[in-house]
Amino acid sequence: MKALSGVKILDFTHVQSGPTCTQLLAWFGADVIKVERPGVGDATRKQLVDVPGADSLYFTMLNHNKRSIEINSKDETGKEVLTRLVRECDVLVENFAPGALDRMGFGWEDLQRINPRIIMASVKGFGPGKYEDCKVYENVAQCAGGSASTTGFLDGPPLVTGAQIGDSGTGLHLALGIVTALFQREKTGRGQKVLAAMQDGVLNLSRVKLRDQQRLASGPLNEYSQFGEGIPFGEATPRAGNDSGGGQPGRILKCKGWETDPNAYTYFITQAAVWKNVCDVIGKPEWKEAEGYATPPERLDKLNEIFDAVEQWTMTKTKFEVMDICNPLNIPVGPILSMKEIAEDPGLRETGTVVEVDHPERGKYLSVGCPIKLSDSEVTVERSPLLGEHTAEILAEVLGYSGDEFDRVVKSGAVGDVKLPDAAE
Ligand code: CAO
Repeated sequence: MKALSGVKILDFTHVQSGPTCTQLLAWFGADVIKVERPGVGDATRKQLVDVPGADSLYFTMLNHNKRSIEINSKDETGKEVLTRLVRECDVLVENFAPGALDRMGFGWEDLQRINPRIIMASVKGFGPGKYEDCKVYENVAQCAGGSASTTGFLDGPPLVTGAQIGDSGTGLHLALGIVTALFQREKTGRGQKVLAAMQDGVLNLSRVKLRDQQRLASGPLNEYSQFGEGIPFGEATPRAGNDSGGGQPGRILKCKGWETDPNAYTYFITQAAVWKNVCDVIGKPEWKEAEGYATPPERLDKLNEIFDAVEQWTMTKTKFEVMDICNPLNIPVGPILSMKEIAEDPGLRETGTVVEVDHPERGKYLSVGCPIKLSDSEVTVERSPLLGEHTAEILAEVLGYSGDEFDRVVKSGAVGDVKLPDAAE
């Protein structure tokens, strides 16, 4: 018994944003049936290929614990199969370009006619308005959602971040919307539309920057490094380099080995509450009570000098030694971990946050497991399905096709090249 056992998801998603969402639902126990174009499938199966002939990591890492059925949604028999799936499923999740689902004949009105309890959940680039028809990818969303303009250094161009806040971030938002709609349906018996626009998702994650935009009306943002450096503020929230967003001065500083290791760095926060500990650790006990250093406002114009001194100390330690020394003193620090270090971290393997998965085409690979842990709904990460691997099984077991009817659908060509398992033969 898992949290979402019994919930059936018609997974009409592709690329990253939608698949992130349905993968989470699958991990929580939903039966996720991924619909893919016959012979082609999700485009990511063949993108960034590292093992020739095998599904890519792009695909396998976003489609765990799902079943795959091939259906040509533009073919009459394909539409018939899809209609039966809509009747059987609790939720249809999609992230097609705007209008694509309507063109297939499965818009919101059509879906409600087929199954009034169905929840239709969509990722789109933008919400209703002048950009609603645009196709949108990750970096476009990061730019349109306010993240890029507030990321990077003051004297450099806007930057996108490596975290996929537009795609995976919006997938997360959508998953919450779906579970919430399922909860409401328990009381109303009705389905509803759930929309997560990528611009909105990115903006939600950039909320503190809109906070700062409004604070600008009351004067400069004194926790930004540029304030202490005497650089005037413009009209919009500026880029703040590695300053921390919460008002406590913080920087990324070099650690031992930085000359050769691009990730020998630590994040270091000179939190006001532990200022005296910071002074002791870096060998500047005189700063504890000194005029101009003792209180946070006094320190604002000396942050470069202070962080230079902290860095002189961090450069004598590895990033892990910095962590070991500072943690007991409640000084917030964080080693800059490389993906290699994360991949090899035994602690992350133990918690199931990084998992090794076996795949028939590509062998063993690493994936990120479920980042949300439920004590009563354990997650077992299973490999992603091969294209159409479950077509026969879903036709027979979920949709009840059998005998001549089953043969008719299989021979129509609308469900790809079906391999018959014993049960369906
Ligand atoms: N059988 C037959 N046709 C199918 C099909 C199936 N099983 N599955 C999809 N198709 C068709 C669609 O109906 C559509 O046809 P029409 O344009 O004729 O209506 C066509 O495939 C292409 O779909 P698309 O426009 O969604 O795909 P694209 O590659 O052109 O665009 C993307 C990709 C991501 C830009 C677009 O889907 C989009 O903007 N999605 C919403 C925002 C989003 O999720 N962006 C994140 C992408 S990364 O996660």
